[in-house]
Amino acid sequence: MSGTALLRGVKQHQGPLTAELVREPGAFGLGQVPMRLKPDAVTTSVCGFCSTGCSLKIHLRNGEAVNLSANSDYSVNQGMACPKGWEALTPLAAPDRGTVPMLDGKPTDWNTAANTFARRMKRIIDQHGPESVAVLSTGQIVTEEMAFLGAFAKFGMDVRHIDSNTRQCMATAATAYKQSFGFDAPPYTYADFEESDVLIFFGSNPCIAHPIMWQRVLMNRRNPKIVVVDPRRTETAMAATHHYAIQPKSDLMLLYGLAHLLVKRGAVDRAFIEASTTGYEAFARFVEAFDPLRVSRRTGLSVEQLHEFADLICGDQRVSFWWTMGVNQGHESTRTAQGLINLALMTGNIGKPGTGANSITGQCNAMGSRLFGNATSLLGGHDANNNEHRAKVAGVLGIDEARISRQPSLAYDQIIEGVAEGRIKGLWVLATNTSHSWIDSDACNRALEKLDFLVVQDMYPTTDTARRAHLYLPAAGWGEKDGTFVNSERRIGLVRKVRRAPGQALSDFNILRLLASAWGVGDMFKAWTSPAAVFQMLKQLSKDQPFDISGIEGYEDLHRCGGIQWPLRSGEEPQEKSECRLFADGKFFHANGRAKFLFDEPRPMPEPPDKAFPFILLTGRGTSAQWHTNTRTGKSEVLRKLYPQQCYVELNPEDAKVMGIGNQDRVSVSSRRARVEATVVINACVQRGQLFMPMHYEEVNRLTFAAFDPHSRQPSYKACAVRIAR
Ligand SMILES: Nc1nc2c(c(=O)[nH]1)N[C@H]1C(S)=C(S)[C@@H](COP(=O)(O)OP(=O)(O)OC[C@H]3O[C@@H](n4cnc5c(=O)[nH]c(N)nc54)[C@H](O)[C@@H]3O)O[C@H]1N2
Ligand SMILES: Nc1nc2c(c(=O)[nH]1)N[C@H]1C(S)=C(S)[C@@H](COP(=O)(O)OP(=O)(O)OC[C@H]3O[C@@H](n4cnc5c(=O)[nH]c(N)nc54)[C@H](O)[C@@H]3O)O[C@H]1N2
Ligand code: SF4
Ligand SMILES: [Mo]
Repeated sequence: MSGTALLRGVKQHQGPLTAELVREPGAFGLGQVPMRLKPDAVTTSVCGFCSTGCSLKIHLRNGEAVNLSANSDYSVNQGMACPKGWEALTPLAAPDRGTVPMLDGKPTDWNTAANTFARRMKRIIDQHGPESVAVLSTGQIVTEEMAFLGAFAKFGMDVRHIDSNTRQCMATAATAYKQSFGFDAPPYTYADFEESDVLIFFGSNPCIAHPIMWQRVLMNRRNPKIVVVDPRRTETAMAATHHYAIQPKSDLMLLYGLAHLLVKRGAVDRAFIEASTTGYEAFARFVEAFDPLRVSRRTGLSVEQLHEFADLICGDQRVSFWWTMGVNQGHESTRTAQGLINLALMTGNIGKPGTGANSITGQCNAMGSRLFGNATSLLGGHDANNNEHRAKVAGVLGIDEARISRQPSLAYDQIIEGVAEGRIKGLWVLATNTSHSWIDSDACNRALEKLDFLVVQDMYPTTDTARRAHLYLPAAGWGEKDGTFVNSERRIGLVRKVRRAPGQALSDFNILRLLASAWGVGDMFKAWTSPAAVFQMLKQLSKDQPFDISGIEGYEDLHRCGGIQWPLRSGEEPQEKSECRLFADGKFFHANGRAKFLFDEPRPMPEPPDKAFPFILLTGRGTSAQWHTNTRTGKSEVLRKLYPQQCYVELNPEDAKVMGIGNQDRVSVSSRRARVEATVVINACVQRGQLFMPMHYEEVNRLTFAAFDPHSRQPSYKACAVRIAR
């Protein structure tokens, strides 16, 4: 499969050169840019695909973006961008962009659309109560829109259940941090990639999924050891110094086995444990049972490999632990993430350069949705059952506190279950493609068919989910609106409107204004006039929270400083290109200031392979040119050349030989849920008895088995039982 495909420097311009553009005054003719910029024709904006948060220079003519290049003056990407970033403008001009609202498949006007939305959703709520309507949102819109959506849905519409695709992605990391540290707080800064002596990646393939973070790893001058724990020999595993090809979903066992060896060797930081943690003694007793022989049997690693791995963590060097979806998407994922956190805590590898228990996020604004989605927590990481928090949120928003329900929202899987059982009759899906990306998608789509009213708000009416909608609302995309994203290292970056949305498409922000007015709660949101105005509210909501950003004046600061990491408290000076790491003082966010060791007995895989379905199906990202359900990346001719157009399945050469399957053969892959067709790619990077299929093809989730972590309710996308046949 394609490698990192990294490009540095300035792309060949198809449009006029920047120098010509700079002479053109009044380039910001859109009148929407919320701050005064120099009257030249280049602006910057943070990329709208992955959570790395690269800055792109946008080249404008008459106020419209004509081209872009990677920003060399931004700490995150330092002049680099991956293929998706370079092609970020292309999907905006796709011929299938939504240009008008559609009601039952026919074009309509915005007035009718907004009134229909209000009338039909209200009718459902009147007849069946506030629990009969739900919202599925996203980690891919600007924070200001997320906050607006969460506030309008819960306080304006009185909807009880709102969740987002962040559940598919970051729920585990968020839950693990909250339980261990007392707040959902990834501690690192990207400089840690460069300052680490040993980088350990669990279930993470940054060469494909975070190519520019990987470039930061390559900039490490300390001759680091790079360890990859992944059942597959991925692009990242090939580039690493050590690859441990464990059996799928045996990570928790491995992590306890490593802790066992560290305890045995006395390779623990006693002073740190005593000053900054609780629960260590119980944990040390618990891991006594995870001796190398037992761990070797479950993980498939040899006892020698286990000792070698433990050696890498011991000693004075700086060790950093990184994880992504190979950990977050599992049936015991929260405890697995905490297994990594425990290793960092017991060795004192936290709060110092080149260390940390570091969850790498996925979507451009997953971090924003974790803080401001108004889903799992009350707007701004607050607690709906804490009276002080309720009063604060009500005060900042100027709403009646009684509007804040104390009832926790259902999680994504429970919402789909509610739809399947007919309890939820109205669903509003915004900037996510549920029909393709949800686990066991055939069952999900059967459920969606039962809805009385499905509203889909997306850039394209052609997505798998939008095609099922009763009401489709055409949304502006990245590049067509202003606001902020929060990247993986907690850096708040600015996103700019550099293109006009096509036809009558509106920004999610303006759609929300319309809908609020049609609902009759326009007054409640009269202060929500622009993303910049909302940013001021977000600052107030953040005050005295761990992510306090009240020291940021406004968008101007974000522009000038090259993004700003949280926290930046009132009175603190924002600094250009600064880097900030949490927990340098050994103080965590629990009331006693300590981090917790948390652990549980490992459990078997929910759907293990058997005689009828002898293979384990792994899923994940295929190439750096494909983004999720491919609604955006599929629109670029350049990107389309970088990946196979048809669904494919990777198969080990030995298995292929035994089964008489040849490279490029068409095969069927079946699970207990469905049977799909795919092209075989014979590849020794997958182990015997395992298959890999990239999630970008809609076939893949028809196969997956709906199992969830009990703490985070994140789906276990990466392990189900299948068979393959010619
Ligand atoms: N090009 C591209 N980049 C992306 C995205 C995209 O769609 N395309 N999506 C973005 C998003 S939202 C996310 S969340 C990230 C995801 O980024 P990653 O998590 O890095 O990507 P994945 O390929 O989903 O999963 C990583 C690895 O987990 C491994 N794995 C599977 N099961 C196990 C297991 O039991 N244990 C271990 N240790 N490993 C396992 C898989 O083999 C895979 O190589 O990428 C982001 N970046
Ligand atoms: N089998 C398997 N399944 C997986 C995964 C896996 O590893 N394996 N990974 C999971 C993960 S980590 C994730 S994050 C999910 C991602 O799953 P999805 O969120 O469903 O994937 P996307 O294709 O990113 O969908 C985003 C949608 O929003 C639209 N959109 C983009 N920008 C805007 C905007 O500004 N406004 C509006 N209104 N719409 C917009 C796009 O056109 C697209 O339809 O998939 C999950 N599914
Ligand atoms: S690495 Fe992520 S943020 Fe950077 S250009 Fe690529 S998709 Fe955009
Ligand atoms: Mo994700």
